[in-house]
Amino acid sequence: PGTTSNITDILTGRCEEYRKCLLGEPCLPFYRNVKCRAAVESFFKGIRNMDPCATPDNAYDEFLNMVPPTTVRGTTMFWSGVMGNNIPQDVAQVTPEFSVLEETFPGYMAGNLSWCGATDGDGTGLGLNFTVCPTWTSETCPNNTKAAFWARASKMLATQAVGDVYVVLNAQRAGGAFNNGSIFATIEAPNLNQDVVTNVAIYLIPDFTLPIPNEMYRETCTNGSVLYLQNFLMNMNFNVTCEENPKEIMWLQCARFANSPYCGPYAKGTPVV
Ligand code: AVW
Repeated sequence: PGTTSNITDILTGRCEEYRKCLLGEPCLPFYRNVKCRAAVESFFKGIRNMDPCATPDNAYDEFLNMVPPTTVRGTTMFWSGVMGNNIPQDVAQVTPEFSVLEETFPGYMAGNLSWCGATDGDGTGLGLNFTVCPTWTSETCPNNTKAAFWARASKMLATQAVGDVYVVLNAQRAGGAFNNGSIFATIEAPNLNQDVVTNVAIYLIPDFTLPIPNEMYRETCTNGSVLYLQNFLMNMNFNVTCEENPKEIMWLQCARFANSPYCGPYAKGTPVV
């Protein structure tokens, strides 16, 4: 995939927007003092002149400590397997009850950008590749520059979450709604704090991007990988709830895909009036 050639300007601009509280997100006094030039410099510091597939886990730590992801108690929302149409992000943006990583300071800065380190120099002298970045795969490029960023930011998001938390999962994800290799499974769920997280609410949503709802692979709250996840979380001593087709998310899905069989008066679970 191509890279974001003007990434330095974009990061700087977004940093200024966030720190000046122009975005309608919860805005901490702490953020006001962020020095955006220094923050952007630290963003690149750990990845310049680095192999884009051998990024150290801690490459972004200095940056993430300058602009840590923070969420209001009881609002942290994780998601997994539902990236195609931005539904959790869009719901969270108009619903103060939910906050996703993309709304936090580091998530907002890096959202929808593409970047990577380069060892061979591409003429810019910046130690970054401004042409093309290797695609993440567990075999060929496990410690991808970009994946390392989202992994570390996700870990910090989970670690600081307090009160009720939420996770949006795709009931029709191939291989199961709860994917063992996902960031949610490997990084976020294991880093939730039993002492301060009061409930994990699983929101299981249908995949509206499928041409025909594929009921054959549709998981429910009582079977498959979702049941496994509930047991996994309960064994970690969390309170867990699970809801299929939750109205908190479905309203936006149905607004976007109005003709879906999951929407309208005859949809399953909706009373016919
Ligand atoms: P996935 P995961 N912007 O659908 O549980 C761009 O299996 O693995 O879900 N790419 C991103 C972003 C982002 N904001 N976030 C993650 N990615 C990458 C962060 C990442 O490499 C949120 F808090 C991931 O493997 C969610 O709770 C892939 O996109 C959780 O992590 C999505 O795979 C979603 O990661």
